[in-house]
Amino acid sequence: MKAGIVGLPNVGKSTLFNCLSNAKAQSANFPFCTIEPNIGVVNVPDPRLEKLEELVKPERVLPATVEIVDIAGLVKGASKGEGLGNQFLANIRETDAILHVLRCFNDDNIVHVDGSVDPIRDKETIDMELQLKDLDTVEKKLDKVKRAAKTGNKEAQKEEAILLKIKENLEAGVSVRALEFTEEDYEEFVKPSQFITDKPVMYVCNVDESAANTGNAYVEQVREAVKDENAEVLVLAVGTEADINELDDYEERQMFLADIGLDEPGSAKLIRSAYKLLNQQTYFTAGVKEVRAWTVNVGATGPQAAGVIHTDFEKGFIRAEVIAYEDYVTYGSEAKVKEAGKMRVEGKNYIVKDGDVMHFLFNV
Ligand SMILES: Nc1nc2c(ncn2[C@@H]2O[C@H](COP(=O)(O)OP(=O)(O)OP(=O)(O)O)[C@@H](O)[C@H]2O)c(=O)[nH]1
Ligand SMILES: [Mg+2]
Repeated sequence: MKAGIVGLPNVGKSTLFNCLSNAKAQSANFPFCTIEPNIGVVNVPDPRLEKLEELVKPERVLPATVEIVDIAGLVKGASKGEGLGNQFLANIRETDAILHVLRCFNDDNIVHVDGSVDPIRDKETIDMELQLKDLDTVEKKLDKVKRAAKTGNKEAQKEEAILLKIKENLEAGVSVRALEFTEEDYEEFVKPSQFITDKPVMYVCNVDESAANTGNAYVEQVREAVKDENAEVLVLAVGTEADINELDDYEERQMFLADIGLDEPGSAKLIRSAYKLLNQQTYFTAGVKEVRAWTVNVGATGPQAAGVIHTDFEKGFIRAEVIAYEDYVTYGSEAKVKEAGKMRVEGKNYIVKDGDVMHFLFNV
């Protein structure tokens, strides 16, 4: 599962990527600096891991990770080959969620491809390119089902109706994610097409230092414009955070963060939000050798969770011993949790909860 950083050229995408990941992407003050996508595996900050570390005192601690991709900037006409063209839309298609970066800072020294700062116009430019790309997809599909629909094939007629609904909405500037379908229709006719505008989205407002904590008028415009989209809007002083990140000393970084009114980097919040946007959750294993956070889809079963560690664990799954994170912390150790009768034994149909501390029993 990966989240892609998307937006106009020169709005701070690679700078943001560098805040998140140790893999350094080139960032510079000219449009189309990024061509090939930069891929980074990013640790998901989770205070629960520190707590578990305190209690278990393991040899090592491993956080959950999420993959972030920094993609080339899109401009008007990209879907028709403008700018760096179509290939970048293909990079976006390969992601599972979109982090849409909007320039919300003034700085005459930093070139804006459209000549002025206007996050709403920018958002519409990007949305339109993505919608045009989806329009291509839906038109190709329609061509295919049309004939079968004409011959009276009921399934094809149903698909045709759904595709037409998508097409009309895209033409009116409405993204696929905003449309309503029955669950069966969605699974059968919509999801397989992997529409770009169906991917979950989060808006990242790149503001200047003074607005890191409070936001600014641009951010308010963005909030107003997306209020019906049910999407998170995150405020981040990307440039400033990149500078703070350069500091080696933890105390010093905290001091500078406090100066701009933050108690943790906005990028930490962004990673957690991206993780949620990807529909991921965490369970823990806690042993003296290793305390570790593992990533599973929301809704995963016990065996599926075990399968994240090893496929043999999934195949040979017998049962799982499960302790809720809160209970682990309340009682302080596995032994004490057991004593208190708070350890549960769960079978194959168990739906994993975020924060479960799990131990799997299996045979191979
Ligand atoms: N003033 C200011 N400058 C910023 C901020 N974020 C990024 N920049 C600058 O803007 C320029 C472009 O940043 P990049 O991160 O390379 O932009 P990009 O979106 O990756 O651009 P492309 O790869 O060309 O699409 C660089 O000179 C950054 O230092 C910010 O928050 N404030
Ligand atoms: Mg870039």
